[in-house]
Amino acid sequence: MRDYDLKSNNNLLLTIKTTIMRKLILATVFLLGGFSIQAQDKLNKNAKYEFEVNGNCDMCQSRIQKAAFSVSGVKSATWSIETHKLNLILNEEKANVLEVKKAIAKAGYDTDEVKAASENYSKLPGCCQYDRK
Ligand SMILES: [Cu+2]
Repeated sequence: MRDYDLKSNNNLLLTIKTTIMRKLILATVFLLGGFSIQAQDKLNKNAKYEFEVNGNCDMCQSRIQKAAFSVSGVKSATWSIETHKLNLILNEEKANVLEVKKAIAKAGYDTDEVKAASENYSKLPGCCQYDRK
């Protein structure tokens, strides 16, 4: 009789342990799932980028910056005539940096990642036709 009681007690303990483990695993899965959804939602509204855009003069500067601003979500675009670097502040909820580079390339300017089509490059005035790399 005593032996029987001990056995059923052990079984009960095992059942409780298994139930607790299942609940813990479920809670962990929910928690991890929640975190990953939050991570996806958190896009940077003021993402900063700096990349090279080839060009020559202040006319190039205004074309490059205008092309960058044509993409909605671009908050700031400053191209340096000296360093050929474009500094960008971008709301990544509206656009990504590749879209900006494509818009600049369409205006005739090579970026580090997207190069301008020859027909767009040749549309630039002679003085703005920079040396292509
Ligand atoms: Cu120019």
